[in-house]
Amino acid sequence: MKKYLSLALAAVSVGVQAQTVNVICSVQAEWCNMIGTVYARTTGTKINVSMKGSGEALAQLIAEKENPKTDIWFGGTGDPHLQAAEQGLSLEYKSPSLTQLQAWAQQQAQQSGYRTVGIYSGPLGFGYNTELLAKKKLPVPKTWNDLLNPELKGEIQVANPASSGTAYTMVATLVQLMGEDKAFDYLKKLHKNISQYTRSGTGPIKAAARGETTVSISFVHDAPGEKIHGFPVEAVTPTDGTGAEIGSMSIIKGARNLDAAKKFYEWALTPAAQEMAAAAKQFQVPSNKAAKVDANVPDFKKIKFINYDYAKYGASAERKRLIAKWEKEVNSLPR
Ligand code: S7P
Repeated sequence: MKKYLSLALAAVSVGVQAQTVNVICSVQAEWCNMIGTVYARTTGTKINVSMKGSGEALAQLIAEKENPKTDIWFGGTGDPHLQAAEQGLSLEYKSPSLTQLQAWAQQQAQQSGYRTVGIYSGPLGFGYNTELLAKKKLPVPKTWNDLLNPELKGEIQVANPASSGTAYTMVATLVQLMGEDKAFDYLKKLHKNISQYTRSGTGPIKAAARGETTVSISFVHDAPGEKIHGFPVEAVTPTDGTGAEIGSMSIIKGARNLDAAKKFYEWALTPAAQEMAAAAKQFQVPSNKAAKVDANVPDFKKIKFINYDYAKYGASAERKRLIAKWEKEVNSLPR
């Protein structure tokens, strides 16, 4: 009798066995952790979350192409998601919720042949430590040229475009804003003021918040969270124009847990899931039109945006070419 009972129990537990989903999460840790906890508790799914910046996530997906260990890639700048789509790393999937999304999020999906989708957006700008700037009697940088001020020598941090989607967004933005030759002249001059090219795109704003650098080139939605944690940091967008990321999400081709990946994908597009960003002190604009927009989210209407060509600058060949040029012509220069 005992034997049959335990066999029945085993059968039941097999019947209700939790699904597993393996997620690469490219937003900040607080948001990734919240997603992991809430999703597991509300759906009973076992969720393995691995945190990686967008550039690093793309490198991992390329490395595991033949034997993918990831089911879904959540967040990170849109350009590497487009490159993943182009390289056949992500799966075509047309969500029934697409029409609930902002036009820019739907456009990201269309452009990739429905291999990725926009989940948030945010502008590129400058972060600065208010105390350090005041102590050095320096003005708040308002334009790209303001960053060339010789008094900012060794005072600026930005990530390395070879490893960071944020920094690649900066290079692509400058090329579109100034034209390629002028943009590279600018980057060479800026190089003199850079203390460090960090691996990850969020490193520089954290460094500015903690007084390890005076100025950072960062996504401005990453500043309010640092401020809420008590750090003396502010952010501005350049008045001469800037670019924005379309933070994206992609299901991985060959995902071992495809059904679970699709369920997670649908959940991540809901207003409730997207509102979790602000709860985790992350202030990008959510892509679901019905999601509440927190007061800390930068007001897009007040920002001068370039008409960022996501298709062109999201293409692998263009990214490879611009990064190689930056390495050769900029990063190799003495400071
Ligand atoms: O969550 C903050 C954020 O700035 O980080 C994401 C991205 O992983 C940055 O990657 P890189 O390290 O490759 O620059 C952005 O999408 C997001 O807004």
